Amino acid sequence: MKRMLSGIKPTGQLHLGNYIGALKHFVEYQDEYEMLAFIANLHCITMPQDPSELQKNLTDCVALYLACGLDPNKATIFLQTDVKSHAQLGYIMCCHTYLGELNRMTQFKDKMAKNETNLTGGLYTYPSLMAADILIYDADYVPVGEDQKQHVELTRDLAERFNHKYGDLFKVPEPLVSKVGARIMSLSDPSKKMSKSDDSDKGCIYLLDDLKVARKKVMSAVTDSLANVKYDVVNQPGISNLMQIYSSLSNDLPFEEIEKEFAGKGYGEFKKAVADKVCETLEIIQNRYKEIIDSNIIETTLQQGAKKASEIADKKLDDVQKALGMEII
Ligand code: ATP
Ligand code: LTN
Repeated sequence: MKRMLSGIKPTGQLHLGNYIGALKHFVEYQDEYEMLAFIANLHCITMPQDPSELQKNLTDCVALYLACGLDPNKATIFLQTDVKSHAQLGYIMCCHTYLGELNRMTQFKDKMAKNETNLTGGLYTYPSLMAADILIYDADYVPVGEDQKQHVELTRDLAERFNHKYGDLFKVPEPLVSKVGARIMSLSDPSKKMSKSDDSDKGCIYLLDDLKVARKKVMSAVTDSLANVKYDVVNQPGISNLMQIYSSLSNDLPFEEIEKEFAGKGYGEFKKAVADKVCETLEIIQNRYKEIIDSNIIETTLQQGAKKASEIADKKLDDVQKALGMEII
């Protein structure tokens, strides 16, 4: 069985972009692949976090993994910090990543361009740790949204570099970026990615948003004056974004079908249909979330996950250290 791995940072509440771009695929793939899904709680501290908020977000994030349909009997679900070898291999990766490579990473460059102050070494070397997360499990595939593709490509380069220098150590992983929904845009500004760190809440639908609030966000989504439901990212980015959401939540209904369904109908009617789909999805997730959050399933899931993941990761770290001559044997 091929192995798949991915993670999400528990920075703030998970949103519809995380669900459509990543989480939904983890669930779809768990039957076909050996799925490892973790919470990237090392990556999340690359930006300042409030400790009590972070702690709540961690629990919510695991609960949402489960509420979205990840099954702990099929997938290995764990916290990054529960598998200590991630950080250690991360350091080894860091020592093999060139400054030029880190300088080219758009996520870091974007933050630099915004003149954000107090950016840290952790943020800069984030991609090296991400490479370790992936390579330590010999993952075949990494399902991610568009914004993470570049990091997986760097991971491939690092795997090849190690294999070339130290012998066949790592599997070279492939990013899996879905055709539809890999970059859901903000509802209030369709030129920006829907993001947890969005300045305004209006553009981002959180998975735990009150259904009325979520509906309102869809109904107030920025569109255009062309009055035509058509997939045209350049001229109709807002409508195209809503079409992506509608398609992803309707078993990847093709855009042509959506265009036909809403031909001659107003944006109000289309937005209502999108809002219905979003609320339907959120309601199922939220009902499951309520059952999970008060049970002990989170604790048992994480214990079981950490044990299984550590067995694979610790062995790999040992192999790597031996290959690099770092151990006395
Ligand atoms: P932040 O705002 O802190 O950067 P984020 O909302 O981008 O966070 P991440 O934890 O960085 O969330 O991403 C988790 C997964 O969700 C990644 O695979 C990422 O590519 C995907 N993802 C994030 N935002 C979107 C989006 N708007 N559309 C599609 N996929 C997304
Ligand atoms: N950088 C990713 C989170 C992440 C990840 C990973 C994703 C950390 N390590 C390994 C896939 C594989 C993000 O979503 N921002």
